[in-house]
Amino acid sequence: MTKIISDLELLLNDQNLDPTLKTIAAKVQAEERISFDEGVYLFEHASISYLGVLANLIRERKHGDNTYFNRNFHIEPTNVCLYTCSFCSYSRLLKKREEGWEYTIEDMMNIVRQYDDQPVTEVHIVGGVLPQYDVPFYAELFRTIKAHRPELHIKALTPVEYHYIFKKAKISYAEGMALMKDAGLDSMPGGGAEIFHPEIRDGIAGGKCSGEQWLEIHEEWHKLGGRSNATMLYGHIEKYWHRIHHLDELRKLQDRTGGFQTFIPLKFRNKDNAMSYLSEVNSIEDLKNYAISRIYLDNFDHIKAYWPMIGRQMAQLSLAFGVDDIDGTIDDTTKIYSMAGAEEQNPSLSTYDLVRLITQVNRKPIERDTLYNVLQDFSDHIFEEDNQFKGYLELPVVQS
Ligand code: V47
Ligand code: SF4
Repeated sequence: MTKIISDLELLLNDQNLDPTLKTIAAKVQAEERISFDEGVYLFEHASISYLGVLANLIRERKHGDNTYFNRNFHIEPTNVCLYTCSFCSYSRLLKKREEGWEYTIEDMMNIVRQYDDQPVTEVHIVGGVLPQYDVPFYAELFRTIKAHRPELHIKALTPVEYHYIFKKAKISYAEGMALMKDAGLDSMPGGGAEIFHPEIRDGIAGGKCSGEQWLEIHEEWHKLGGRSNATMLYGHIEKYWHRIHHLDELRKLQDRTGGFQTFIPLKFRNKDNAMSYLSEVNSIEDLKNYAISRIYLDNFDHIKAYWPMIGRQMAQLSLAFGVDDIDGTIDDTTKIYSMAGAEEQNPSLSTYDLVRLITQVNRKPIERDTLYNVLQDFSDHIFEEDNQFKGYLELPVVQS
């Protein structure tokens, strides 16, 4: 901690530092909020080292070295989708539907049952949008999962699905979210946010819920006492100010409800989608984006790096740029990113791998549940060379 404060003091005393960057550093030191224009300025003018100092200071103020992960698995009901988001490697499948999968409730329960003897705490359910997946279907799915394993946290669906199924059922967002809660929904993941501004959203994700509708559905969920996450798909055709507009909309909603838990920047990957002609942004840009998100979203507790998307080493680096959470063990149950060219083609990390990833960069591995209750502090566990935990035997390791 002492070192970080002195790094900040070095910045503040630097005679050559751009005056606007000095003002922003002073605001961060005083725990004041930065403005929209200052956010854009950071993207345009701040160096990676400057951003690292500020973002890490905030991260350590909030969490010290704690780095959170959970044990989860994914279910993707279908990889066919009637929308045609141009960044998505799923949407192209509608024309050759038979090549994809469309799970029934029983298919999905078979996946749930595979984890019966595993210490997972969360199932993350999200996939494409198709007419057979409607309000009665999802309500029955949630009820069936809860009847089978009541303590398993259901983090499911995004405003993209909710907007579609509630419209089809002719019910309001408030009514729909209350129905989902009643059926067993525990929290909402952050997907479907992309870039809120219509100038970009209409071009890459036309037809599905608007940015305003995405925010409205989260707001209704928060009003019911629910918690949720938020994402941003960056590094394609958007400008820096579109990213800040996106963060600003989230910050405003969070001021009203306090219902968001974590923000997850998602780097656009360009394999096998209608935007494959675009290059992907480089790793420096990724780190800057994490850091600026950490600085701008002063009312969000957590910033998450989604390791299957950026790879394990970048996830480790991100922990020095504002990130305090690296998602979960996941297994290899999610395909949306590997299909889009993500670093991890079969993403799967055992608990041991995750803990080691975090300790290798001198952070403290903390297993959390979905709502960030601390389940276990792994920092005192010592490893032997043969990749086994030493000093604790009772907790099973989720194997890949
Ligand atoms: O909304 C789709 C993104 C999202 C691509 O809440 C792509 O804990 C990059 O939201 N390149 C869904 N991204 C996943 C998601 C998520 C992931 C992990 C954790 C949580 C959480 C939420 O995936 C979509 C879209 O923005 N996506 N295609 C692509 N080519
Ligand atoms: Fe469908 Fe979601 Fe892919 Fe868009 S991003 S095509 S809504 S699965």
